[in-house]
Amino acid sequence: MSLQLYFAPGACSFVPHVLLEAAGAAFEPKLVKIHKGEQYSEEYKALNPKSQVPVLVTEGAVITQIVAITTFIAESFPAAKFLPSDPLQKARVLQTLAWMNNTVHPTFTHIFMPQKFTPDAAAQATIKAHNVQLFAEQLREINSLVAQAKATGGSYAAAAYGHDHLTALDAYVLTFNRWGSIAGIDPTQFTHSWAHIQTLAAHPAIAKVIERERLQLNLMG
Ligand SMILES: N[C@@H](CCC(=O)N[C@@H](CS)C(=O)NCC(=O)O)C(=O)O
Repeated sequence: MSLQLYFAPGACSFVPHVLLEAAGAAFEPKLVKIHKGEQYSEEYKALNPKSQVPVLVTEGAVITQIVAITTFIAESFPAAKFLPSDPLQKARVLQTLAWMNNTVHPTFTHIFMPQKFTPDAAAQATIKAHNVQLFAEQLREINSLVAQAKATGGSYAAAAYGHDHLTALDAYVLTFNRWGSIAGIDPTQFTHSWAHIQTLAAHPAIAKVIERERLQLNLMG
């Protein structure tokens, strides 16, 4: 199966990037310099008219959206158990993944790119400050999820739902806390998430992705 992942360092594309590497998939990482606006080039828009990463191309078919991409990876590499087979456990993992993707991520977009929501500079500052508070609350909620997972004796976030395997949730935990540090929210205060992130960063596949993307986990440190 041919696979190409279009990613930007430190962006949400880290999530499928981790799953592909952890599955041992043979894939071609394709760097998109979003800080230079490459996502708005005609060539990239032909691939994804929404001008976003990640994009996964398989055998010429283009897949966008993290929920769809990670489900495709999970089903293409079932031995990795990126999704539970039990229907209720699977629903729980997907419900949290959907929340991370449709709520937590857009909260950060309001902090990082407030200009997307209003051209008014003063309104942008208000939007940003308000969303920093919301994002901190969401990081607290994620910390509770990790605490719940660890309380079961598990090693991964989905252990909270009875599925103790690496999933997209873990890669999002790392990404969101790293983003929090960009927004001035000290990630070390979320002690369960922060300890979990150190363990994740030592996982060989995740370490490889961190190195390829040249990521610093805490930008406040
Ligand atoms: N819901 C989308 C979110 C994708 C997204 O927001 N990607 C960001 C990076 S984290 C992006 O490409 N931003 C470029 C831009 O908005 O110009 C998904 O799940 O793939």
